[in-house]
Amino acid sequence: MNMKKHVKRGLWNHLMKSGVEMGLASIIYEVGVASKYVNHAMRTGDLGLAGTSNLYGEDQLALDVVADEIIKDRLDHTGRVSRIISEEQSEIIIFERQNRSGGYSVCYDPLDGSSLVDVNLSVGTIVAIYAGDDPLLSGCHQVGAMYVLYGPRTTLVYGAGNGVHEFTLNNLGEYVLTKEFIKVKESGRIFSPGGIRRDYLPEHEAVVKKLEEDGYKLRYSGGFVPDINQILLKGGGLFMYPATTTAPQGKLRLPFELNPMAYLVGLAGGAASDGRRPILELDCYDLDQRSPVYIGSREEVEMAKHYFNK
Ligand code: AHM
Ligand code: MG
Repeated sequence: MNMKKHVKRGLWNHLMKSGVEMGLASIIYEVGVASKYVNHAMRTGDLGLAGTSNLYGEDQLALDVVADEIIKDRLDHTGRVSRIISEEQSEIIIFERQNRSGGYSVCYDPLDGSSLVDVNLSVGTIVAIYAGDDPLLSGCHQVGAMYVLYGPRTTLVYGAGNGVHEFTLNNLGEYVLTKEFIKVKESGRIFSPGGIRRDYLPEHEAVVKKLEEDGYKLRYSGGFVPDINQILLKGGGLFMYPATTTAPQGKLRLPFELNPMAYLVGLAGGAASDGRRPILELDCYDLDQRSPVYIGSREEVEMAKHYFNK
């Protein structure tokens, strides 16, 4: 028997063989470690809301608050992170003990779609990484991004300049490589439309009509991470969360959600736009900044832009 066939490539091994800088690699790896604790908390915790008590009458934290604490501690532990912003925090957090040389800043959404946990749908952790002390930069300055998807399987997808790669958590608690150099095709066959149709703007209504007429299949789970993962792993399609009459900037947040996903999808050969400009070129000046988004295969993103630029 050829034993080599049984040696699966782990996350750290992959990061090193891909030549990812040591500090950046440690951040990606430590988020991977944190995700195992988040996964555990999610799969074993009592169901409950922040401010309520658990079975034993103790105060219970919401899962997204727990996930935030876990990831914050692991990022601090790397010794390579100087600033973080999290969807769960209202301001930039500074790690004082940081040796500043060669440091990174990290923006993350610890548990995106956390309300879906109560109905047992998939959720995820999303992370953007920048070199230096400023976490509020345009997405084009990212040096790496990743997400962890907590679904029937737990998978980790990262990109750090050279391709987008998927790892799956095994029963031994290791992330092993399952797909390397993921590619988004020029066009796909699925679409994921966020927002309420009653509130669509005419340009967006035209985009959705065109997709329906062209026979695209509707695939929307209500979780950004599983919806983007589906487009990446199926190799194409379009996810949209538009500007609406009630939310002119859309719903999804630029620093924690859109920038990292735009970076990964772009690295895999796809594109991301707000309908007019590339997501990665938008100025980022606020933690709570939102933007409409059209993200996925290039042809579909171009088609959406066509309706907005008419
Ligand atoms: P959250 O950050 O408050 O969890 O919201 C983000 C989620 C995304 O995962 C998803 O794409 C979107 O909100 C779904 O919104 P809607 O329920 O309006 O379809
Ligand atoms: Mg979120």
